[in-house]
Formats: sequence, C-alpha cells, structure tokens
Amino acid sequence: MIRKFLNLGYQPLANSYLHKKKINKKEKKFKLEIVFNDKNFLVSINKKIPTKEMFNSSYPYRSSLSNTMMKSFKKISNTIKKRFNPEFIIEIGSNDGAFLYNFNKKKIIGIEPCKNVAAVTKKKNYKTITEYWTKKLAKYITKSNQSDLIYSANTLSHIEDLNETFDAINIALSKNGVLILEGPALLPCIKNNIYDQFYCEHIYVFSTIALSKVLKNFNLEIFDLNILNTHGGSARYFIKKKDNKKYKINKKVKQEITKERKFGLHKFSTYQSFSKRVEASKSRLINILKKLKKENKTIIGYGATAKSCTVLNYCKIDNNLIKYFLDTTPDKINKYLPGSKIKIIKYKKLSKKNVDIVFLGAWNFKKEILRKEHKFIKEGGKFLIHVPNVKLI
Ligand code: DWN
Repeated sequence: MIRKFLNLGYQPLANSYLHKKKINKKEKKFKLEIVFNDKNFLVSINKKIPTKEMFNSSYPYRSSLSNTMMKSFKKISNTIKKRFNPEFIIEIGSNDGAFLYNFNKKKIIGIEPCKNVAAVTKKKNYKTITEYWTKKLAKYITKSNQSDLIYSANTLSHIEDLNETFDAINIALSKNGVLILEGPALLPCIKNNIYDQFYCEHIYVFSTIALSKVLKNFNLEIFDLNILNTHGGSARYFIKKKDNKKYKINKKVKQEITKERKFGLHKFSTYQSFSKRVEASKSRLINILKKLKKENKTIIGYGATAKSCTVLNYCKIDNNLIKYFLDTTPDKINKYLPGSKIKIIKYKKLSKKNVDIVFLGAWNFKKEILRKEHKFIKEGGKFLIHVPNVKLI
C-alpha cells in the first residue's frame, strides 16, 4: 500500500529560475506530497512531473561549482582506477564533467540529456550523448563492447521509470562489470529533518532496504557501500550482477540494512514522526525570521538551491523576509527563485557592513562556505540554518 506522510504544499519546478520579464506570470505549480510504499519501502513524491519539463536545454545546475564535490569525484575516480581498473566507463548523468574529467577521454562516455550542460563536456572533447538513459541507448552504445563500469551520481533519484533504467543497465553492463550508484540517502534525510531533499526532481530518496528490493527484480545486488557526507548524507552503492562471483558481499551491506531497520525505515510510523518534526521546523523558521526582521536585521540567502525552493514555498518565505540570494551559478544570476520570487545576485564575499544574517540555502556545503566566509563570522555575522534543527550559528 502507498501511504502519504508529508504535504509540502504547492510547489513550482525547483530549477525553473524566473527571468524578470516572467516574474508576474502565473507559474506552473503542483502539490508536493511524499509517500511511503510499505511493500518495497520506497519513499517518493506522489506527483511525477514529465522529465522533459525539468531536464531540457536550459538546466542551470553545475556539479563542478563546489570544491567539496570536485574533491569527492576525484577521490572515487582514484578508487575506481585502483580497485576495478575499468576499460570502458559509462557515466549516466554526467552534468558538466566533474567526474568525467578524472578519466582518459578514450575510456569514458557521458550521458547527459540537458543540451546546454552536455555542451560543456563536448567542448572539452569528452564523448557525451545528449539523451535520456534507455534500453535503446544502452544497446546503441554497447553494440560492440559492454561496459565494465557504470557510474551514476545524484541521478537515479531523478528517474521515474526504474524498470527502463535497470533493464538498460543490464544490457550495457558486462558479466563481471560493476555499477556504482551514489545519491542522497534516506536515513540521514529522515533522521536530520532534511525535508528539502524532496522536490519535483527528486522522485525517490533511496534507502538500502528499498534499493536492495528494487535491484532484486533485475538480478542485481549490492556488494559494498560507502556512507558519505556529501549533500547532507549520501550513500554510494557498489552493485553487481547476481551471477558475478568476482566480488564477495561486504559485511557493511548487512550492517547498513540493520541500522536502517533499527531506525525504522521500514515502518510508516517513522515517517509520521518525521512529518511532525518538519511542521515544527517550519514554524520555528518562520518565527525566527520574523523576529530578526522585527529587530531590523538585514537577512539574505546564500546558495539558491533546488532545496531552497521547497523550504521557501513550504514556509511561504518571500523577499519581505529574505532580501536576496547570493549564488555562483552563471545561469541563476539576476533571475528570481521560483515561487518565492526572491532575486538571485552574483556572489560576492559577505560583509557585516551590509548583511547581518545569512539563510544558508546550500547548507550541505556548510563547511566549505563557513570557511570561505570566516571574516564575516569574525565580524559578528550569523548564518541561519534549518537542518537538523533551525538555529543561528
Ligand atoms: O540532485 C541534484 C543536486 C545534486 O543538485 C539536482 N536535482 C539539483 C541540484 O540540487 P541543489 O540545487 O539543491 O544542489 P546544491 O549542490 O546544493 O546547490 C548548491 C548551490 O549553491 C548552487 O547553486 C551553487 C551555490 N553555491 C554558491 O553560491 N557558493 C555553492 C557553493 C559551495 C558556494 O560556495
């Protein structure tokens, strides 16, 4: 049975930043509700937006704009070379090449459906196919040679049709090949009240228990995993075909499943409690912003993330409370956040002269950003963060 546990209200498409011209036009909105499937333990959003409306030729997000992510991709690339020494790698969802560039051009191919983003890696002569990942594409790419390593980070959660995805993977992956899937993990998401991990693009947030069940249908299994700090808590799964005897199943897999069950990720009541904590977080965030505003503090946002879209629209925060957002992404600058219509301004170092409080939209890069803005903090500037709990730091 599929059961609703959280209503995040009417939301616009998270990465549809608005041009000034369109700011007064009606935006497309949908009701964002989060559901739990008690058969396979999958947690997902209940209204799926057509893929082409989200991932097209004006997709703004760039993976390589954070040092944290660049370092993380470099590290896993070195592990892949040492541990698996692959001859032919496919990356599903290669974005602007943050992972691709760690490999020899002849050994890797990127799949990136967003034309404008794929253009970045094509320009650097990395073979990039501007299409969605399908069985047809898998057959075409691997007609003469299957891949011995398929990598995909922060992409699986964006794809609704898991049958098509894993059937295509089974076509493209060699008998002894390895599939590495990485993305936001459900355990830290629920534990730390990270409700902004849910928005139109994130159709699923996977747990190990749910992913294992899904993989079983395709004769695939997890044989190892890494728990990561990236994006507020991610998991990286090493997966093989069931009849691939080259790799033994690491005990970490069972340990993680036990941990998730202990926390209750297989029980609906866990999600009901999460939902209550999210509602409390919303009230606290609104109250603290209103109080600061009353005290005449200048409040801005930092990191106009897709996640911020969920928070701002769920909590009904607009430019009366947050004056503007700073961001480094070229395609977001001088546009307005969807729904809340708060302006995004080109990043410049924070100064206490014109800012008192900074709402951290990119809270997942807290360490990186706080390091960068140490002068502002020294001058008495404060960051407002909403996960795991709303507080000023
Ligand atoms: O899955 C997804 C993730 C990986 O990326 C996508 N569906 C969309 C996107 O989600 P997001 O926008 O929530 O991702 P980030 O990586 O949290 O976005 C960080 C934002 O903050 C970017 O717009 C860049 C900006 N930023 C900045 O202005 N200064 C980031 C850092 C580290 C900085 O120092």
